[in-house]
Amino acid sequence: MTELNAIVESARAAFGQAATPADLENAKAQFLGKTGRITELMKGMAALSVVDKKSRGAAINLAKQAIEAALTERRTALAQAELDQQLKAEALDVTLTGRKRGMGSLHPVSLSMERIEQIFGSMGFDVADGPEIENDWYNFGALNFPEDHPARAMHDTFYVEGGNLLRTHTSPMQNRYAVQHVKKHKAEMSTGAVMPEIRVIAPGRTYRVDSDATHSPMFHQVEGLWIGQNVSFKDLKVVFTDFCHTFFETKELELRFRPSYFPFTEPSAEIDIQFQSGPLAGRWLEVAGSGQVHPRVVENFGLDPEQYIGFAFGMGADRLTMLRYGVNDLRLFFDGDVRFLSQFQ
Ligand code: 2NM
Repeated sequence: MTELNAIVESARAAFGQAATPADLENAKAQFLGKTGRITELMKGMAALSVVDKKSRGAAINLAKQAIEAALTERRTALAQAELDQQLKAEALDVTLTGRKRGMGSLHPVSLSMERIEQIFGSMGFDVADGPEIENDWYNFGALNFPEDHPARAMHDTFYVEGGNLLRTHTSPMQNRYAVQHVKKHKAEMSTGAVMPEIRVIAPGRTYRVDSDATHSPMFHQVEGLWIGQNVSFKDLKVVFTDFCHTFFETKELELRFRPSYFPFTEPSAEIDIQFQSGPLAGRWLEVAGSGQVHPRVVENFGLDPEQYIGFAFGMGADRLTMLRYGVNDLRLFFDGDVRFLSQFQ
């Protein structure tokens, strides 16, 4: 092998060993650079005769061209390898199924509230919504909770600035609604007309200082109110029985009205239900408080209690939801665990 062939071969070997474009440029410098092997050979021609220069120059040129060809070939190969590597790294499997974004669903308690609104709506009840921060008059005073009366201790109240409080029940909304209703019909009533009946439910968030497996400091209530000239306890029984049958989707359900006490009603009753079949069958379950609205509360609506009478009730929407779906721990409703919440769509 001639000296030139040997140089070309060693260039091919060096280029072949270059693993990156930078390695390759370094290897190129060893042969074609300023102090590279080929360059040195060309410098060495200075001492040759004209004839020798011609043949030697042609031979060196051939070697140089062979090295340049090898370089170009290796450059192309490295670029292709780099591209292949990149394509492999960024490969997309277009046959993979897409990542779905969950649609979300209503909270079980919201589903109950909507259901309750729908059922009472079908019985002619309006739905009233209002402030969760109340003052003492609306939350207690107007509802016949006397100052310093032990009845106030029935509710452990969260107080906020300015003597206001977080409503302990939605009854203040019943009062607000009734007062508005009376104002609206004041003129016609002064000419002797009978006021259209008040029929309203107040669903919403309520707050008490209480927290365990069956009590949450924030809970949901739905209160109902029906006031007219001849609205009796019998109507309460009919309305509430009908409601329970529809809400729980069964008529195999007994109701029991058990004497109780509330400041805003007289007489008052707890409402218990008992399923005749199903997993909860045979046990009396307390679902609501109720009663004939106290004359002083009717008076605070702006009505004459001698002329207008009616009933009210209040129930825990969280508890009703637990009974309906068979949930045994109230805290599940407030943990925000999607595995639990997604079961109620
Ligand atoms: C209950 C139990 C009994 C009630 C009373 C009123 C109003 F506005 F007439 F005063 N609203 N809701 C009431 C009556 C609430 O909850 C256990």
